[in-house]
Amino acid sequence: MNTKQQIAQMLEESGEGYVSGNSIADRLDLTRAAVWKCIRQLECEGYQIDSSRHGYRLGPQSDALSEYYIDKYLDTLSDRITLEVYQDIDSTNNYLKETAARGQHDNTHNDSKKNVTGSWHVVVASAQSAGRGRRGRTFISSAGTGVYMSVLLRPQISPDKITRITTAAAVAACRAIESCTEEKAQIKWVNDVYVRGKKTCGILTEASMDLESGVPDWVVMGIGFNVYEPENGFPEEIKEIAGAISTEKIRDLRSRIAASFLKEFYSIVSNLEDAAYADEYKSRSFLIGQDINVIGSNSTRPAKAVDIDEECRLIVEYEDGTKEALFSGEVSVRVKKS
Ligand code: BT5
Repeated sequence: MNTKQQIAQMLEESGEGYVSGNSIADRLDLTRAAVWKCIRQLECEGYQIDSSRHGYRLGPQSDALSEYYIDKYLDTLSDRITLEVYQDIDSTNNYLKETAARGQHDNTHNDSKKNVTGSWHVVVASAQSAGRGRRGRTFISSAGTGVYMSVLLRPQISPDKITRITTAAAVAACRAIESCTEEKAQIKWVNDVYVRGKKTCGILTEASMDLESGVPDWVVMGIGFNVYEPENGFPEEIKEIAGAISTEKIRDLRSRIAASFLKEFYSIVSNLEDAAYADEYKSRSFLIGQDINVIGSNSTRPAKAVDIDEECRLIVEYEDGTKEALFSGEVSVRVKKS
């Protein structure tokens, strides 16, 4: 643990009480100026620190994304999850894909019959400089306002079941948002979670297949949550579609959402063969009954979203009356002309 983390821990352990600058300096053999510098750095990481003549203490809006907090909120799942937490990274998916490809963390096994064995390796970041969406798109990952994380899985499932990991993550994200805030969360097929009509969360699942066994070598499920709106608002290019989960700062919210998501996701993935969560996925979907466009690589086709089936496929009906079950892909809601 570095000096900054030691100071963070002292503040966390003191609860409502102040810790004097002198006692921090004495305990860690630092100058008062060095203590102050660390306090400033912690503030940049999301710690809200009240300072007075009594010293320093964490304020009610302190919301740092740290291993300490995520671990604390993981409760009993804590021994099953190894965490790496970064303030800044290029992309948690890129990082975890590279480590998976090198064969690291291969104690992570998910057996569909025996449920989950071994531990999960999870990478969490407070900012991403190269956050990725699907098909080469960017996922804007502003510093200090979101949670960006990737989970490494090695499930013994056939390739056609891999989309279950994305749909399971969407359900887990909705449950996490609802258990940590007063908000209602809904799903826009296939990988977006909406709160108050705006996209607050996106999911990108990537896998490497073992062609001999027909099961994936590894799957990396990446999820990004916009917990708060950035201070200067969302950037122009996503202003119309992006939203934040919370309109006010809430103590430890980012770490609580991260932990709650992991607990819900773990519980669904432990039983992935049982697609019971698909009912919940369907009940949370806001597309059914809507006029949509099905976006292909070269064309866009108008249709109606009529249902979501037990595999979380979107059933669409085109204008000529033909129906199709979409496994993956992209749709947009058609805006009605008034
Ligand atoms: C996604 O792609 O929404 C998947 C996003 C996955 C992000 C996580 S964060 C942790 C892990 N590491 C990564 O590098 N990625 C994963 P897609 O459905 O293709 O949507 C991308 C589109 O969403 C963009 O083209 C924008 O229009 C919009 N968008 C970008 N950033 C956004 C944000 N922060 N909030 C809402 N919408 C955003």
